[in-house]
Amino acid sequence: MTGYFPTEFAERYRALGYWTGETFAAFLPEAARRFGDAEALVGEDHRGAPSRMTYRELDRAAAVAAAGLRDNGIGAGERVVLQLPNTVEYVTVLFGLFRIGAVPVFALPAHRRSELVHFARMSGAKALVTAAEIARFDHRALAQGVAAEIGGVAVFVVDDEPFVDGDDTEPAVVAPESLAFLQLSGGTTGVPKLIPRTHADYLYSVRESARICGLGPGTRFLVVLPAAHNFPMSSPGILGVLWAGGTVVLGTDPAPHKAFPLIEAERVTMTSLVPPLAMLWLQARPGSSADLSSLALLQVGGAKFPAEAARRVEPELGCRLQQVFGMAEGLVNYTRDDDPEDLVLGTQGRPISPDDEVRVLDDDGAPVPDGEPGHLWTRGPYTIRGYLGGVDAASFDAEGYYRTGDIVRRLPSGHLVVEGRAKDQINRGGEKIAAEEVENHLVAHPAVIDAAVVAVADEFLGERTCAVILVAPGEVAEPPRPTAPELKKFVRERGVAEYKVPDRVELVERFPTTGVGKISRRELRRALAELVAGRNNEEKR
Ligand code: OOB
Repeated sequence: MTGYFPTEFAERYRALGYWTGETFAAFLPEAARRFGDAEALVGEDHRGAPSRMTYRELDRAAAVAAAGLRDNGIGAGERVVLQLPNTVEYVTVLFGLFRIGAVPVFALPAHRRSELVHFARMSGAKALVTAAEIARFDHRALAQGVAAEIGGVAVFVVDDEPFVDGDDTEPAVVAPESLAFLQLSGGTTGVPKLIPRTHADYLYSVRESARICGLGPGTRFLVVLPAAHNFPMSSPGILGVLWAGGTVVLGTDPAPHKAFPLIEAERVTMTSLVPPLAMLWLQARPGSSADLSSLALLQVGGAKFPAEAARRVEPELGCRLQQVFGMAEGLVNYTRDDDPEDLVLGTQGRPISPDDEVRVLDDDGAPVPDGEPGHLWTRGPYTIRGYLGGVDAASFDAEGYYRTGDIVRRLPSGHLVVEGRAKDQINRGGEKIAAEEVENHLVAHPAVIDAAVVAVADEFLGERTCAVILVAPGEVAEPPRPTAPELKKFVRERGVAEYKVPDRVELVERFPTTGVGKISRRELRRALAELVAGRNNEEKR
């Protein structure tokens, strides 16, 4: 292992032409040479003013941001936490960072103090780039608080305009197989892990995704999911569209009454959604007079899209459906344009690359036959071999396969059907929540003896969270029993993203036991999930 992949694999991926000399530092200057005056980016700036840029203009704006960052002391190889909404600055600052060879750390706008402190510490960040306000939340104060807590972290607020002036900078020369950025894992542990992606591996997945999805100069791609997510970023996403010479249209609100008029006005041809948003769009379509005739392709992924909903997309929204099953760690699966209907509606697609190696194994690690459910393990030309800070044995096997934690069935065609999960994570409409992370916050409360966070089925989100809280038995408890709203407030005030605040809280005086002593946390969560699901059904009756 010399870089991020074992030498023999790196040689192979190079020889196959998957990994090239292309880097993100040179990406936009190269696109500007190829596509010059074509429209690259449409959106609003941080003040809400409309903005349109050609490839040349976008490249220029990124060069100015690069100069601003450099003049403020950011250099090649330095890590910078990027937390911006879907405004044009997201793209200009991102490519500004790439241009100077800095390494972005992709935070979501929803992240708060505890997450940002962790990302900055883990990555050794030199700076945090944010906006004064995102969705009416004071991100300037948030960033300053984070910086004060850690020390040695500069804060850049795009509203203060450090990036409107400055001399041009030549794109940095970076090694194609070096670290390009740090992506966030959905997480199954107490604190989220950082995912190191290299220029070569990520660009391979971007180019192939663009090809599979048929992108070209005519593509007009609407981004309504947070841009930092791997899905709208690179599957094929913003990067794929800019690679192919198309136009990225940034939207700040995925709600149909905002997104539909934008599709009409900008003649959007393609967009990507998580299942709950796709359902919302299906629901809203009959009540809207917006002209969606330009929309040719809707990608749905991030969580399982039920076949019943998938079936409605083409007749009701008038566009093709593509299912996308991916992960920030690497592997991405797409249903293809020429797949028969039953595969498009009933599977989550097949891998990007012929060299994506997929294993479906039983609990003992033995392969299961096609069509049978098993644990999905994978390795390939754009799947990481370890998280930042080392390989952990729970996530990678000796041969370098990544344990996805997903239970899938593989069909003879290679298509995968996601059947479930064997990881302590809740998939709340595409947002991933590590049970342990939320539990750690809950047990910090003085009246909480123990806590387990489990998924409960939800018609709209697919899953929601329920925190089962162990409290002292008896009528007069000391300290007094917290109420559900108090506990939610407590978690919120510890500085975590709102989507991680438990949707439901249940107090219990006893956790299930096996009689043979303590049961594992995983068994405990399983037992509690059943208990909570049972109560859910009673309520419905
Ligand atoms: C995407 O990436 P992450 O890292 O937020 O989450 C990955 C996990 C997968 O391991 C799986 O558990 C779940 O999200 N997932 C799906 C799914 N797509 C992702 N589960 C069922 N059906 C699907 N279609 O979520 C992501 C990254 C790139 C492209 C698309 C999604």
